[in-house]
Amino acid sequence: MTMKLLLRGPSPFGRKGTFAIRYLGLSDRIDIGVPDDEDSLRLLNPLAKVPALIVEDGTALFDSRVILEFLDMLAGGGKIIPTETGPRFDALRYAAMADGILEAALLVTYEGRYRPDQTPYEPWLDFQRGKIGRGLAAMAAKPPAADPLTIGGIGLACALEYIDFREQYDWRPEFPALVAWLDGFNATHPTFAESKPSA
Ligand SMILES: N[C@@H](CCC(=O)N[C@@H](CS)C(=O)NCC(=O)O)C(=O)O
Repeated sequence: MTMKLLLRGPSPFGRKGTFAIRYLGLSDRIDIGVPDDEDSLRLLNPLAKVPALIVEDGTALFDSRVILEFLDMLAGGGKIIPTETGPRFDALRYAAMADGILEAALLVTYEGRYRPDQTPYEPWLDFQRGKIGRGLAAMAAKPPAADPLTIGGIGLACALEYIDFREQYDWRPEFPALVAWLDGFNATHPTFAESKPSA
């Protein structure tokens, strides 16, 4: 059975997977697709979230950090998750921060999407934007390396371009260091553009 990564077009957590598959040279071993419907996704992942990676025995792996760990192992190990303790936990810490920024960005989007008939609750949006702003400030002060690339850098690139796409936070004027970082990332990894979010 060919492995399959399931996600929906704009999913930033899914993009971590699609880019990692390309970056690690695993495209011939893993198909990329969308879940058939919500019911089938719930059967694969009770949390009904994407991405989910269906591996050879039919098991669905989630969430994106577990999937990236699996992809790294499939590629031989130590490629995007360093094996040495210091660099490993540095990368994992950056990955956790990037995921936290993304989670806050998604909650800002969901506030409008899942309560469409109500006025968005500004203190909640500010609470989430505070996490985005502080996370990005920490990233700007000391960004993860774009080369050699780790899951930390992948997470940050996916987070920044997702925030550009959904416009939850106007990060570019505030963090010019991250604008330069993202430009450098795209120049170093031209295949990243192929996994750009689409509506
Ligand atoms: N921690 C999860 C987050 C995944 C996630 O929030 N995915 C979003 C799409 S990007 C989703 O499926 N949302 C639907 C939901 O929350 O039910 C991961 O890293 O994969």
